[in-house]
Amino acid sequence: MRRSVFAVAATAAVLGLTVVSPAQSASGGRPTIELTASPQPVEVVGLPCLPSSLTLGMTNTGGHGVYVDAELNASGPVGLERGVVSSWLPAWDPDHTVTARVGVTAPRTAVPGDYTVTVRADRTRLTVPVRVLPLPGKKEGDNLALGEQAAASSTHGNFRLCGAVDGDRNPDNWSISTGWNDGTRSVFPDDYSVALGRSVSIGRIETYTLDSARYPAGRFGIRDFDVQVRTGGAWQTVDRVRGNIAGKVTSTFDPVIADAVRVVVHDSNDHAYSRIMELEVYSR
Ligand SMILES: [Ca+2]
Repeated sequence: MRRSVFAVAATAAVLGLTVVSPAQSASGGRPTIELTASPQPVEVVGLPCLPSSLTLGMTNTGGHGVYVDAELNASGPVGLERGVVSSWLPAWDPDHTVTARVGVTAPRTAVPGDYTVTVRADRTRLTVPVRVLPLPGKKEGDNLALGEQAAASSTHGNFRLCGAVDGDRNPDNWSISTGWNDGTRSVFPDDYSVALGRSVSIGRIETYTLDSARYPAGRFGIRDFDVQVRTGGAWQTVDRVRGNIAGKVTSTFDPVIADAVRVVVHDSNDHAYSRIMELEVYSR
């Protein structure tokens, strides 16, 4: 039974169609809501700062405008950034789809497997398959900070806290917020840290600040900063960087056992914001 729902939803996604409940066709003159979701399945990894997402589409195919509360529920260990997506849907002609992005997460302890998110709006229902993938192994040579829990002194409203541990260090993506930007303009210091989830040997930290053709590091990157590791509950500075104008700064040091890494920014080249594209941590 569940499999058939998956199959219908997956087929609809491929065809770009919508899944409409049978009850809706009997709704008479009431506004008709169609729901879509992509991707299908939603794939998610059980790391705290590597969120996945689904994009929910809501279309009013009826003749009257309607205010819709789409309720979302997840099965098993799957978590949702929000449980309701609300929108006014005018009776556009031709039909127009309103979309909303909803973050999907899973805890580190989640059992890999297939789960679902169900969406209900008015009398329309949609079942979205979610696949929880196994945790990455993080072997020797892997980035130990990838997807781990970030924290910051502040985060600008247009950016995401997890942006600097999301595995994307392409500065061309800065405008879609795959980086961390602090929220206190012209006030320093700012700091950004990553808890690694366990104690590990660390010998190299790579700090990528904003550095693109449009936003060169010499004008927009972080300039003066300390790179720190947490050992035995205390922060220890392993590198002091001053006057930086490069997009990537590699800090190497005698390996230490630590459970977190932090960058404390004392100034940036525009003296306004601290910007980190990606913070990567390696055993050596
Ligand atoms: Ca990033």
